Amino acid sequence: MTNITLRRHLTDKGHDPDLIFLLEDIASACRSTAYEVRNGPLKGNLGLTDSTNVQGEDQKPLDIIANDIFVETCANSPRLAALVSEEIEEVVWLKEPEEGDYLLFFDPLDGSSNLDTNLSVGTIFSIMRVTKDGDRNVLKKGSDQIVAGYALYGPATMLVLAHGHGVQSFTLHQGSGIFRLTHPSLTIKQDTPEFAINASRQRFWDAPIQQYVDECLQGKEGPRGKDFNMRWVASMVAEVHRILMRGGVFLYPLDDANRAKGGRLRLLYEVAPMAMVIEAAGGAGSTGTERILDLLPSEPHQRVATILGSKSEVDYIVDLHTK
Ligand code: AFP
Repeated sequence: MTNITLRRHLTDKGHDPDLIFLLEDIASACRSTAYEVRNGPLKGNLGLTDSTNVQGEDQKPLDIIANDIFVETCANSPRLAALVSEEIEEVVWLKEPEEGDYLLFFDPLDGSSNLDTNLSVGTIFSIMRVTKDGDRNVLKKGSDQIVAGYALYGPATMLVLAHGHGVQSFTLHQGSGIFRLTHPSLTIKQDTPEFAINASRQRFWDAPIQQYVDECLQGKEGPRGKDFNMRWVASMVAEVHRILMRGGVFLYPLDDANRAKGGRLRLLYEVAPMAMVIEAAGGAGSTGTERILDLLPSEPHQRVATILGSKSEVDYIVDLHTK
C-alpha cells in the first residue's frame, strides 16, 4: 500500500497551507458522504423527498445530506469566501471576500438517480480564487480554476484531483479513513473505441451528433474503419472516471429537447471541473464549437453542451460541427 497520503502529496507540491486545509476539508466531506451513501438503504435514505432543487429536479434525501455535509465541513476553512452548490439557489457567502480567498463550486451528489439501484455516484468540485478585495463575482471561466476534481463512491472510494501537477487518484483506506495515493499520474489514451451517450435522445440530436454516432455504429465497415463500444451509466463521475482510466468520449450535447435550457449538465460545478481534469490528463473538452474552459458563465447554474474525453475523438466531433 502506498504511504503517500493526500496531505503529504499536496504539501510536497508546495501548495498554500490554506488551500491544503480546504482540500482536506473537501476530502473529509467526501469521506462522510461515502459513509452516508453506503449506509443509505439502512438509514431509509433512498427514494425521494417531497422537495425539488434549484433545477426543479426531485431531491433525494442523500442529495440534501451530502450538501449539508459539504456546507458544514468546508465552512470552517480559513480562506473560503463562498460556496456555490447545485442544491442551493443563491451563492453562500461565508466572509467578506478578500484577494486570494477561495471560492468552492460543487455538485454534492451527482448521479443520485442511481442511488436506488446501488450504482456508483460521486461528488464534483472546483476551486477558484477571489481576484480583488470585495469582489463578489463568481462567474469565472473554467481556465481560472486552480483545483478541480471529483470523488467516486464506487467499489472503492476514490478522490481524483487536477491541481497544476497532472492528475492523481487517491483511494480511501476504509480502516484508517485516510486517502492514499494510488495513481500518481493519470493520462487519457488518445483514441479508444468507446463512446458514452444517452442514445434514447437520438431523435433530438443535431446533425453532427447524429453523424458521429451513426459512423460509430457502422463499425469497421463504415467510415471510421473500426468497431466501437457504447456505455451509459447516467452518472457523469463514473463515466468520466472510466474515460480517464481507459479512454473514450462522453457526450451530453445540446439537443431539441434541452436547447431551451442550454443543455443538461451545469457548467460551473459539473462540466468545467471535469474539463480541467480531462485536459490535465491530455484529453479535451468542448461544447462541439467552443473549448469548455474558455466559456464565461452568465449565471451560477448555467447549463452547457458537453463533449469530454480522448483528444482525437473530441477533435473529430468538433470537426463534424465545423463542416
Ligand atoms: P442525476 O444527478 O439527476 O442523477 O443526473 C445525473 C447527471 O447529471 C449526470 O451525472 C449524468 O451523466 C446525466 O445527468 C444523466 O442524464 P440522463 O438521466 O438524461 O441520462
